[in-house]
Amino acid sequence: MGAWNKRDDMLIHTAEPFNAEPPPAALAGHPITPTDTFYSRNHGNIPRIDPATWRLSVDGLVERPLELSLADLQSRFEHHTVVATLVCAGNRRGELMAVRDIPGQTPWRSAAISTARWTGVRLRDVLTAAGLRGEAHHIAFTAADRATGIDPPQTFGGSIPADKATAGEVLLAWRMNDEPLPVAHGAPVRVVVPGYVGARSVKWVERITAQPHPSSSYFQALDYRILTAETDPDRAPAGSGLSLGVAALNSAILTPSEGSHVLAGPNVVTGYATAGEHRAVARVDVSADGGKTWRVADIEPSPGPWAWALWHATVNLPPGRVEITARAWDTSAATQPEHPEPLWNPLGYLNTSWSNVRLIAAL
Ligand SMILES: Nc1nc2c(c(=O)[nH]1)N[C@H]1C(S)=C(S)[C@@H](COP(=O)(O)O)O[C@H]1N2
Ligand SMILES: [Mo]
Repeated sequence: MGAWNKRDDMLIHTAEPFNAEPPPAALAGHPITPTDTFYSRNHGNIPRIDPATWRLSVDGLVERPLELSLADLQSRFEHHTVVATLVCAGNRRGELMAVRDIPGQTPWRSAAISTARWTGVRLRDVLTAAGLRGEAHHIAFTAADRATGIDPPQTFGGSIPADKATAGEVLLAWRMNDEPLPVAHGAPVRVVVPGYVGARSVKWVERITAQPHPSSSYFQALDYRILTAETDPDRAPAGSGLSLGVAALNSAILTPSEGSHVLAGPNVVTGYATAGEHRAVARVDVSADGGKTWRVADIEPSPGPWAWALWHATVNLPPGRVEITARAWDTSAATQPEHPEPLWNPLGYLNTSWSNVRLIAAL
């Protein structure tokens, strides 16, 4: 068992703050990711919070501001479980960094994504108890951890539109995969925003504020934004570029692993695919000839409407060096772009280009 109860073969990008992803093959075959395999993404050191003294304030544009203990949250509201995939907006950034360097950012491979069963209460029920006012268009979250990489350091935070916050799938969760939520994943309570980029699923949440505007947190106003390729992120004013919310259509190959030696002939390729909110993965194609010809993959039954789709396909590999490629389509018939080059952006978000894995196939 490695740091923070993760498996020993995690790729640890940084130990402090702890940023780690599993080998892609470890995600394969598990519609629900085992907790020791679930990626971990942190902007600051992981705080240890005493659940007995933890309080959640609900304030801003509400009729009745609340201050809730964990026992209040657990006793006053109905419990719900949602299977949801979390994906970091920086998933697959490494391929963008190969196009052009992105200094100071984590070079995530394709496994900054995982799926868990989250149990807690609906954010909607808590907001209803507080009496959300009509002018509250955004719900902001403030966390306990201090992000160290920014000047001046500040606590992690972010917001989601009120419409999303009051949709039933958004949870304040204290259990993950039917066990107590681990410290590294936000104990005692985290927000889970299914269908949005991972950054909005705020861990160690302490404050929920109803407000007219999106959060002014660094992580909403300056980070997690797609800037134009020409923008200098150190000089961009707050609010520049496109704010990230809904997660993207994406897919990646999980097995065979990059660089592995396989036998020529029929080989099973597996992977995951995700679609944006209100869309589903409709088809996944796999190619063994650089995209000249494709085979349609079998999409496995999804563990829930907010979860990824795992898929597999059998492709015939010629002997020698081969590259296998995957791309997904969604229910609006949109598909992934071929190359990462035109997607490059200064903070390195949403690389949704075709997934490629290089293999050596022996006779
Ligand atoms: N308080 C807090 N919440 C946070 C973060 C953080 O650094 N601090 N990281 C966010 C990001 S960028 C992602 S992708 C997810 C990762 O969740 P995980 O570490 O449970 O996998 O948590 C989000 N919530
Ligand atoms: Mo993230």
